[in-house]
Amino acid sequence: MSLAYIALGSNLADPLQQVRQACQELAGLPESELITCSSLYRSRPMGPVEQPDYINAVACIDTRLSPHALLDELQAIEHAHQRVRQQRWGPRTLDLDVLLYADEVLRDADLTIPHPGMAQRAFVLYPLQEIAPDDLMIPGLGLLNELLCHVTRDGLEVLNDE
Ligand code: ROI
Repeated sequence: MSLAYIALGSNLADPLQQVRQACQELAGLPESELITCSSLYRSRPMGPVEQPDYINAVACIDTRLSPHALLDELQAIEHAHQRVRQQRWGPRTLDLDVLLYADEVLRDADLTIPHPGMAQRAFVLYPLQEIAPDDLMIPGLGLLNELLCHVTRDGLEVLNDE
């Protein structure tokens, strides 16, 4: 079994519900066990496009799926949430990204692990810190706690039972 961390994000069509439901769907992944899901966070949209705030979270699963099999499963969940691939940087109904898979480093046409850009994203690093071990090492990037020193929360807000 391998521990994998997955980022969840939504800013369309009832984002809170999208992310809550996606967490439950992660619990139903084949050959996998949901370990935990972080709190939900409200974040300002990153990127050049004017769009609504996001709801973000990070989940941890223990899985026998390969990284690519996991990616396929996550894309199936995205499609079930009627995600339409819109413009780059544009709003989305549900985004599920593999952040980390054990201590693997992987880069091909479909999948890059660790997720590129995660080091700059407060809406990924803070929820990750909430559920990860204190000494989590991100392959090629360094200690999570070290990365957190270089991002600002930028309006990131924890939601309590909304
Ligand atoms: N901005 C925030 N705050 N959260 C996201 O999940 C997110 N996802 C994206 C882009 C458009 C980069 N901006 C985001 O894909």
